Amino acid sequence: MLRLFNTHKVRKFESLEGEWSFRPVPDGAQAAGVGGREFKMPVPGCWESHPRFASYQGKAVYRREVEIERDTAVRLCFQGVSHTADVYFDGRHVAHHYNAYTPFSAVVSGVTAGTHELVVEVDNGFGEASALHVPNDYYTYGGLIRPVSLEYVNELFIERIAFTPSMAKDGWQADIAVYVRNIGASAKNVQLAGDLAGVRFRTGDERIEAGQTKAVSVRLPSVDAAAWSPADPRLYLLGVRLFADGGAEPVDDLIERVGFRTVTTRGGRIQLNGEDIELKGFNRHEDHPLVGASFPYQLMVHDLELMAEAGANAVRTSHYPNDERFLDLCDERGLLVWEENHARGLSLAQMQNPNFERQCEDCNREMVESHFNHPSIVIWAILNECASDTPEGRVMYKKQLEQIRELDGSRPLTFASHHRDRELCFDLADIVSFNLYPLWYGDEDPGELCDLARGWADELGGLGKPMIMSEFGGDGHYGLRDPIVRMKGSEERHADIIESNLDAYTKRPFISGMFIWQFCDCRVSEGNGWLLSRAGTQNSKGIVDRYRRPKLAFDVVKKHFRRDG
Ligand code: ADA
Repeated sequence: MLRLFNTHKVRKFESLEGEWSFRPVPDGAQAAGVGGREFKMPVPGCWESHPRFASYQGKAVYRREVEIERDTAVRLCFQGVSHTADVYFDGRHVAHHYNAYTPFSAVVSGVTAGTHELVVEVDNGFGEASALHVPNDYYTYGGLIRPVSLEYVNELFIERIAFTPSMAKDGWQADIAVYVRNIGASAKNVQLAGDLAGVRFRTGDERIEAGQTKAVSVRLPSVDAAAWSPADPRLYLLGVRLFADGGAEPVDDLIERVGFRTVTTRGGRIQLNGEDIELKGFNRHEDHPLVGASFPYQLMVHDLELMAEAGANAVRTSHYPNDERFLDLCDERGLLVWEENHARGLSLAQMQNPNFERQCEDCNREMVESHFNHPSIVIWAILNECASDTPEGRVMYKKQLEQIRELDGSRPLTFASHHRDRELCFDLADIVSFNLYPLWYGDEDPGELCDLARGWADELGGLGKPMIMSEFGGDGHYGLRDPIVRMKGSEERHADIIESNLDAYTKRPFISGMFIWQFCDCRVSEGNGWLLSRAGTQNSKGIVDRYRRPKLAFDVVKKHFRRDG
């Protein structure tokens, strides 16, 4: 399943889900022409799900044949390849992409009807070339971890749509930008026809030069639509058809699903549709012992049901953009999403990797452009716990926040900081967010620490801005019970830590959000250093374990999150 709704009625497309051939490429061997045994590997999937490759790290080649029905151009769409992909169509290199968690596509023109070969070289190794995927407190799985699809496109096609709602006097206003691409050899005149919530619209001729992608803008000043909100997550289909040179039949189409809502920050609070909201939820890694980072729809639903049972109204996609089907589900269920780019705990030296800025810039652009239309996303964030306490780091934070603001001015921005009174970037964000671990990494009182944090924010550029406790928690090893001593690491101590933190934060009116670290335990990289020698090679701060069995802390969360209904 590619999405939770149909994205085309005109454009033909198919999922390339299924068994692909798979060949690991041992170190030193060249991918092309390497011999050795071939395996079958499910796509989407992580190769770690295959018993032979449970801890394989390095390069591998995926291959399959595709049947093309007619002479056409094709667009190959990859929702996520972990972490570096080189794509070959009939032996021709058509795409290179870095980052497991953002989508990319490749257009191949002049494809003839018949059988063709699709090869993807994948690498999940660490090294200088990879600035964001580094040994870390989560696992970089390998493979085609998210859906792959093939689309038949004409010389002219719709690349994407960006929908921005705003409140008008008599209803909603919709600003729609339709990005039309011309891969042909000559300029063309195009027209668009669309519908949204019962409003039909048409555009006059727009000229698209050969090789150009152009945004065609449409404003609908008054749309009679119900607002999207957690209580009533109303969604509408936005369908756009593309016509070329006045032709009567559409040459392409794209259907998006949107919601009408606004997000603002005023008076130290966050507002949805003008009303103050409080985010209560979890940090969640896409991680499961059986599927790694490659979630089937059913397991996404299972996680969302558990979060709803706990009373959460929000989720933070720590620490990378999530699978689009998960976001579709959040849209449908009214779960508020903090989505962030991919970077966790990078030091200044790591941020100075020559690839860092470009890889972040790509990730930011791909995240915002591909997830722009999800009403559930209410916050964009960058660079979790990186070097925002240094002047050099500040320059990079500023640049990235400006980049995102330029791409989307409609959502507030933040970053999660653990730098306390040394933070240098609060003035750059719309919301100040703290990762603090009272009672776990230190023995401070959560309430007192949180009051101190508000003071640091106020002094360091965050005065008047909403504040979120973006991470707090402690280890709780599933099944490790200790009702008398309640030693660190036991489920009882874990529950106590969560209790004290939630008790402190839910009582403080200046807090606009709290995200427990974390929803589920997750696998981490193996390696040297305290962080990477975590017991069981996992981060055990989940409220449920890796198999989603609730720990004692689950009921504590439920009590606090469900208190006000
Ligand atoms: C950090 C970090 C998380 C996780 C957590 C922990 O704040 O953002 O990814 O590593 O600490 O468990 O210590």
